[in-house]
Amino acid sequence: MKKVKLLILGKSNVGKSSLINHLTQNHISLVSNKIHATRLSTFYDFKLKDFLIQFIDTPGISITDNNLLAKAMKSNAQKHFTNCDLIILLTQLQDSYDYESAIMEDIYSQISHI
Ligand SMILES: Nc1nc2c(ncn2[C@@H]2O[C@H](COP(=O)(O)OP(=O)(O)OP(=O)(O)O)[C@@H](O)[C@H]2O)c(=O)[nH]1
Ligand SMILES: [Mg+2]
Repeated sequence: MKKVKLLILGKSNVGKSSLINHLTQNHISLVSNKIHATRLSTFYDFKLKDFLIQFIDTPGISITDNNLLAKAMKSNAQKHFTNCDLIILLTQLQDSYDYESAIMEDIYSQISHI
């Protein structure tokens, strides 16, 4: 069975955990209207035909906060950037995509070091 590691990134509260619950048709990941419901990257295995999809739910990375918790959550998500098969960067329609651009630059810079 082929395993596919699917990393879900995006701002806190954008709906990462909700998306995983929807795609797996299961209430496996904690959803909350409060920010930072997910504080550690969490793995959820889902079988789809001949594939084992491993969803990696991540904490919403902050690109501005620099406190210990923010740094810990950031590094906890970043460690998967170069160890996955596919990345979904979840966002909502908005005027500016500064956050998403910063995350993509971060991903590119880590990939370029491999
Ligand atoms: N209106 C609307 N609300 C949504 C949608 N998806 C999720 N929500 C709500 O948005 C809130 C945050 O959802 P989560 O799935 O916990 O978001 P998250 O990205 O995992 O958040 P963190 O774990 O804090 O990073 C919850 O109250 C959800 O019910 C959507 O498509 N539309
Ligand atoms: Mg979450």
